[in-house]
This record gives sequence, C-alpha cells and structure tokens, in this order.
Amino acid sequence: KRRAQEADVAEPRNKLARPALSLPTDPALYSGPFPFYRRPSELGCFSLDAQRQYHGDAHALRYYSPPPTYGQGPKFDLRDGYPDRYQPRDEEVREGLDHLLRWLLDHRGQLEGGPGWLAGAIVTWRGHLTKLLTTPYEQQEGWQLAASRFQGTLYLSEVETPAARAQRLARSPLLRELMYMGYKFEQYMCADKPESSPDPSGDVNTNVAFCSVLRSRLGNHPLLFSGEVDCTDPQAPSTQPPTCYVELKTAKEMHRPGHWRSFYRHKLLKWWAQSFLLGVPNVVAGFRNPEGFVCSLKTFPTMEMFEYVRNDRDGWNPSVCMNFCAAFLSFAQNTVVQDDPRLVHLFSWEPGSPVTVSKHQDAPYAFLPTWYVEAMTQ
Ligand code: 0WD
Ligand code: CA
Repeated sequence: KRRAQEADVAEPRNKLARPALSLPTDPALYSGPFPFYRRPSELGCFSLDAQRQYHGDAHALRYYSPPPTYGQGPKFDLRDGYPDRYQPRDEEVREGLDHLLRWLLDHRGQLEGGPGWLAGAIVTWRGHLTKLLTTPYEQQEGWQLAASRFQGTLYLSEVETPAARAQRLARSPLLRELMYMGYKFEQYMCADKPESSPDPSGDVNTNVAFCSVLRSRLGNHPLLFSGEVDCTDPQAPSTQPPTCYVELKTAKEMHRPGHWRSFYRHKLLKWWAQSFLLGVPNVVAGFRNPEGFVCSLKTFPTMEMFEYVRNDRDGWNPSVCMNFCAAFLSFAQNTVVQDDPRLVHLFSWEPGSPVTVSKHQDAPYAFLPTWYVEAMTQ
C-alpha cells in the first residue's frame, strides 16, 4: 500500500508531459468559487430564412409582444395549426458549425481583441456549451463533441449520439406535437415589427432563426459562440444586446409543491445554463394545461434562478456548472495539440462515466468544411 503511494508521487513528471486520458464529471469535484466569466458582448448576428438560407443581417429577429396584463390573461391554443401550418426543419441535414463559420469568414478581418485573438479562442454553438454546463447533473442523455484545431483556434461541434439519433427517429406523435407547441408559443408572444402585434394565423416554420454571435471568456478560455435568440424586448431598460433579448419557454402547468421542486431542479437548470451563457436576462415561461392552452405566464430573471435551489440539497450549483465547463475546455485544449482541420478528437460522455477521447482522421468526423479551410488559408 505504502509503495503504491510512493510510486504515485514519482509520477507527475510523466503526467505533465501527457494530457489526461479522461475527465471525471462528479459535481463534488467542481464546487468552489465561481470562475471568471466575461460579460458576453455581441459581435454581430445572422439570420436563417424559411429555406434555411444564411443572411448576414437581423431580419429574422422578432419583437417581444406579450398580451396586456389587465383583463383575463392569455388563452393561447398551442395546438392550433398542427400539423397543417407546420413546416419543420429537416433534421437529417447536419449543419455542424457551418452558419457560424460563414459569419466568421465574413468578419474575420474586423474581430476585436487584437491580432491573434481568434487563434487563442474556442469557437462553438452556445447549445454545446449549455450541455457542458449541465453535465455534472445530467442523468439521462450523454453527448459527443468533435474537436479540431485550425490556425490555433479550437473548434467544437456536436455529433449526434447513436442513442439520440434512435430517439429522434422513433419520436412519438405526442412528442412531435409538443415540439410544435413550443414554437407556437413563440408565435403568440412575438411580432415581426416593434410596433406591430403577434399574428398567430401564419405558418410555424422552424427553419427561420435569428442568431447572435458573442465574445466572452471563461477563466483563461476566450470564447466566440453563437446562439439562437427568440426575440428582443423593445421596452427593455437597455436596448443593448444581449441585455434586450428574451428567451421563451413552455412548461406544464403545475399544481403541487413537488412538481415545482422537480421543475426547479431539472428544467430551471437547463434554462439558467442556456440564458446565462448568452447574457439573456429574462426567461418568460408559458404554462400549458392538459388541453394545450397557455393561461398563465411567469418571468424568471436568469440571475434569480439559482435562488430556487440554493437551499435544496438535491439542487444544482452554478459554480459547479461553470468550473466543470472550464475544466473540460482545459482538457480539450491540452488534448487537441496538433493543428490539422482534418483531425478530430471525439470527446464522448455517458451519465455515470467520465469524459473519454478517441482520435479520427477525415470522414465521417471531420467537420471543418473545405470552403472554410481554403478561404482561411488564402
Ligand atoms: O443541427 C443540429 N443538430 C442542431 C442545430 C442542434 C442544435 C442547434 N442547432 C442550430 C439551431 O437551429 C440554431 O440555428 O444551431 C443554431 C444555434 O443553436 P443554439 O442556440 O446553440 O442551440 P440551443 O441553445 O440548443 O437552442 C436554442 C434554440 C431552441 O430553443 P429552446 O427554447 O427549445 O431551447 O434553437 C432552436 C430551439 O428553438 N433549436 C432548433 N431548431 C431547429 N432544429 C434545434 C434544431 N435541431 N435545436 C435547437
Ligand atoms: Ca425558446
């Protein structure tokens, strides 16, 4: 026993030279002070149209337009228009980081942060960072993240796990309608122009998206990421993005304290992680009854969400989320050493296990498109 300990002491010389082979995810390992997180600032934006085509503008941004607070309150039928006025995005199309890379290519000459800032940054979708933040508490769904280093920059792009793909292909009619209802809620709450009102008579087309591109930093990791934004509030105290943005969510109407507790422990964690990363100050929830009607709304300020679980031993802790994310980013930075857009380190995680890595060359895991690599090499 004693000899084994002595052997461990002699090892660090080796450990320093080689990156770790796996990363544990237990929450207890990541408590401690909240790490530095730079206030996210918007560098730009882009829109995707009804045909999922990229435009370097804000035309798809909608305006927060809640129903009047006087009177009887809302009665939004979230099932209205399903399925005849539903144009869902083709989920077989793997977009990877493509839209974000298109934005980056168009703006690479105007990036702030000084020369070489991009070379030291991590580029990814906000949604991928959300999954990292919630990993220490996630007990259902694993993930895979592909990583490539190119011109110094570390790019992270999610890969659909076989389990997630199987679930998506076997998605029940009930779940499909539930997904529609989330988008329908947005239509009841958003107007196309700041001075107009929502028009729930039109189609729900989930190809359409407005994406904000932001700069931040977690610990010593500079970040450039993009996230889809539901709407902007023309009456927000500050009109400066991202502080004018509003995230819309639906949840089941709850009637018992136990339902609320479970909502705070699970849903609110995901809502917090997603909106905190992007700097969205408020999440507006619509609670739907069993008939699919939203009859009540509640605003959850992102910065107050933790209060609901602060004194709950089975709650979540923002420090744990952020410290784990920082640890993962360090792990990835130390693992992906070779600069090669065709080389992929695939980080895989399943609940109850540590994050592991495998190495792959070219198809099917390489995700940096030739058009991007060639244009950046000019
Ligand atoms: O190709 C894919 N498998 C994915 C594409 C997976 C995840 C996202 N995306 C796309 C999104 O469509 C969006 O254009 O990437 C872009 C940025 O997404 P994000 O902000 O990084 O992702 P996330 O935070 O996970 O989702 C934000 C919103 C969702 O809002 P809710 O309230 O449901 O969290 O993006 C939408 C959705 O409204 N969204 C999607 N829309 C169409 N197809 C998808 C999807 N697969 N995933 C999220
Ligand atoms: Ca939303």
